[in-house]
Amino acid sequence: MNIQATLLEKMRSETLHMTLLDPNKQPPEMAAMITGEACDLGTDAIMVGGSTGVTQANLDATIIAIKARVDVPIIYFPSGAHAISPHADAIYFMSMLNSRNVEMTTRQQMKGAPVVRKLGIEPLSMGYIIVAPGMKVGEVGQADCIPRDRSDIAAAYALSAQYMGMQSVYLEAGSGAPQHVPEDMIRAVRGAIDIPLLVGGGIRDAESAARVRKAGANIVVTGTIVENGGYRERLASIIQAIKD
Ligand code: 1GP
Repeated sequence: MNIQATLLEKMRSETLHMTLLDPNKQPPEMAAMITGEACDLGTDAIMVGGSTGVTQANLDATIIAIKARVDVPIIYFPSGAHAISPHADAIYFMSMLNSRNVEMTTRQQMKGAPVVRKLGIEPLSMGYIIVAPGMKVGEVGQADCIPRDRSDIAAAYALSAQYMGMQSVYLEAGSGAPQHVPEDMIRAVRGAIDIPLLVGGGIRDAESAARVRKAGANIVVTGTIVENGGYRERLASIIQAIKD
């Protein structure tokens, strides 16, 4: 399966929803159950990753369990080259553009590239941009988080990603952020680039999902909401808001 082509084709007619699961936060069987439910509700792909605590063992076990349960693409969302799973359908091959640390912009990528080639995983290149408050990923990634009122900086980073040949841009407020990326910023970035735009962090209800979609996200990512029980209705309403 060519994941990039599949996603692009789908994005021509609709906004996509991706469910992010952290392999360090639940046992593999639970991950499989959650993703199964998410797929029944219409999520388009599963992203697997986390800022801390991802090991080769929990990553492999989680992806294998999910794969046995769902048919949608499973995309690894890495925090570094220390763990890369041969079981993933694709990997977001990303650079945290506003990190102060070269490990996050290019060095982990240098370490990971030969492994990705050897394993034959499809790389989906992405410019990863951390917006305030940035939460854990902003801290671990040593990001100069984009101030929430500086849409111009976000748009300039996004355009630089496009000019560097990247296939997508991810505007990230950080997992568990009290507020999602501001709509003005999403709009500014959408207007600045032609490549797909992912938006995530702090999207917990249908209203937020609808706002993010309307502002111009091509892919809306949610993670935290499936980490607690009783998420079914909420996830259903979020996906519905994205697909309506
Ligand atoms: C993290 O943006 C995602 O990369 C998900 O954020 O956990 O807040 O949904 P949440």
